[in-house]
Amino acid sequence: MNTVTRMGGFALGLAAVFGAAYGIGRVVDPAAPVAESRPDGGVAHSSGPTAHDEVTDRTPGGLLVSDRGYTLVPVAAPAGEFAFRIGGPDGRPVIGYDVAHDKRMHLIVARRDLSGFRHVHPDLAPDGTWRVDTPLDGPGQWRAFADFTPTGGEALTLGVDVTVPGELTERPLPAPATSTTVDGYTVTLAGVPQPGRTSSLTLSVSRDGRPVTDLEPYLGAYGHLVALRRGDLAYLHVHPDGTPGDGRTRPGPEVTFLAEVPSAGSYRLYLDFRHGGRVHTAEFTVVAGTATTGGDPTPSGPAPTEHGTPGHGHN
Ligand SMILES: [Cu+2]
Repeated sequence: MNTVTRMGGFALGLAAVFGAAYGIGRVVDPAAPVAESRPDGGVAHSSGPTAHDEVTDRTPGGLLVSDRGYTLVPVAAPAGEFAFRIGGPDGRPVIGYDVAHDKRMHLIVARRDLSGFRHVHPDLAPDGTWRVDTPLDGPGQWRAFADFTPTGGEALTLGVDVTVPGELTERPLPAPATSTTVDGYTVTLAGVPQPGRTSSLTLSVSRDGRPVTDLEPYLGAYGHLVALRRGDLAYLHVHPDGTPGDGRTRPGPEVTFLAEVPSAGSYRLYLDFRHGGRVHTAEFTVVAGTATTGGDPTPSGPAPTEHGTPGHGHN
């Protein structure tokens, strides 16, 4: 599949959107200091740790376009490409990044309705610009998350809204379910995240009715899980429980994660796993704060839509 050709039409619109949102001058001038691009009009500055950081530590990732002096700035890109920079506390694009989960930069995108999830790894140019074949696969209101650790700094996830023009069709969030299929694989989920504490989520992969026991390492684990909160797309920290080669973690069929969710409510989980030389993404809707399913998933059949939804009458 030629994704560049297929997505080429969107990039033109993207350039227009960035131009409108960030100012044409900044978009066309690659030397412009990115710290000035903060949408809130503030001036990025480098300050030491303060009491404010305590509050920031409890804020879920991905909700801020600028945090602790670092700012996510999309930049104009050729057709079929998505490009951005991270502005640093000194106002210049960040060049140095630490490797985390095998990569220096993780770019995650999803539409505001939680459809269209993609997780890609851009390439860094010497001037601090990250480039990747655009993962924005069609029209919509997208949220782009940059998950990275600047060298000498803390891990950060910054998020920015990106609009891809075109006919928008909002998709309803799929009902909660404990089983889903992707690319011929069946993935089941055991466990329900509980607010305020670390919850264990176990995903199990099978194919043609047989457990998959030869998952391939991906990003330093046998799976990579991203969770986004419905309503604001808060990006949650999820850590694999065990790593390949640690003497206790097996390559499937089960992959266990430790998730921390900040509140009750609906979340969309995206499990990336690698098998047969390809990365597959299984998606689940979960309602945090409901009774755990433990190791006894609901039998297959229509998933409940109202069950356990906190705050009935609230969408
Ligand atoms: Cu990644």
